[in-house]
Amino acid sequence: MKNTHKTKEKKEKAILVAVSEKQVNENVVDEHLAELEFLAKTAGIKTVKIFKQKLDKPDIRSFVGKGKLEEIKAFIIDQEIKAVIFDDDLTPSQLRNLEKDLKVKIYDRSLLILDIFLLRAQTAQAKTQVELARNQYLLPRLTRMWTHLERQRGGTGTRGGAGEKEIETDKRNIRNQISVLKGKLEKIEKQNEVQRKSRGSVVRVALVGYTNAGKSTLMTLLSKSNVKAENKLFATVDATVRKVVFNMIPFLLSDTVGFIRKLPHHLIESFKSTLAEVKEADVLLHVVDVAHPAYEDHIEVVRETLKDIGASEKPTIYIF
Ligand SMILES: Nc1nc2c(ncn2[C@@H]2O[C@H](COP(=O)(O)OP(=O)(O)O)[C@@H](O)[C@H]2O)c(=O)[nH]1
Ligand SMILES: [Mg+2]
Repeated sequence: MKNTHKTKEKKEKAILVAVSEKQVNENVVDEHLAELEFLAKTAGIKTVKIFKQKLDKPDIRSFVGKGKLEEIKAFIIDQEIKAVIFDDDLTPSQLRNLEKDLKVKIYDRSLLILDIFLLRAQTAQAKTQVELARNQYLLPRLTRMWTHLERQRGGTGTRGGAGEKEIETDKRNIRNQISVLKGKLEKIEKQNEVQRKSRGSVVRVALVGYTNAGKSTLMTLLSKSNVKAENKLFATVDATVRKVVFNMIPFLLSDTVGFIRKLPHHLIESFKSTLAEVKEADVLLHVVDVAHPAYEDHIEVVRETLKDIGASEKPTIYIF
């Protein structure tokens, strides 16, 4: 099958799977799944069914229990499903087992978010950051099927499953790429640092918030320039800085990537330099979409992520 052009009507059909503890409220489970479905949609994937299971903790071998796995398998075969998306992160061995059992592409939440970032990244810096995070994610998870799928995706040949030797070669290649990407990022970061220093003593304000909260819309309004705002998760992955004069007071305003619950650790790590705009700001504007049923959770996620990047002590104005 040749699939060089990703057309809109050829959306990949997928099912979503969530496992939760018995005491977790059903509304919360559904809200998390709605977000996962939105993420999938943003990645160009169509959700056709959702499987939920209550477990004290996820199955060590296959995340869901044996019975549920059979149910999922039957549905995949019947409906020609191409991918299964799990709302949590899978261990490398769960991922391997699920690939073996279900024989379709397995996504966990991190991989889905990484794929979206990959689609969205515009600048060399963001592209390098996402590639780095993605390689770090892939390294411990390379399997025969994975390398095979990745090759198909990259369009560099479609031979049968890769052997152990090839997996070793792939691992070596990924390690090399990781160090090359790290070097590249360091260089970009040095240039950006010079740029940031040259801005002198102007007050710096940074927009922060959950993804899709309205940050870019506010940026456009305040700076009277056009910053891409979309009803999509992670429409903005790069950082934008604009000079704004408000009531005769000039300041620099920056808009950057939004946060989401369970943002992959590698991604936060590699986006630290993009998030430097937030870290070095004098004031934060925390934008909250109060029309969202889970806005209180969203505030908490943003606060936690700010703490993670060392920016939680800044004067913050909440904008509802
Ligand atoms: N109803 C309403 N929609 C808004 C408002 N602000 C932004 N939006 C919409 O919400 C979506 C996400 O906005 P965006 O600025 O891209 O969010 P960001 O991800 O935080 O940058 C877009 O479709 C906007 O048009 C608002 O105040 N009211
Ligand atoms: Mg935005």
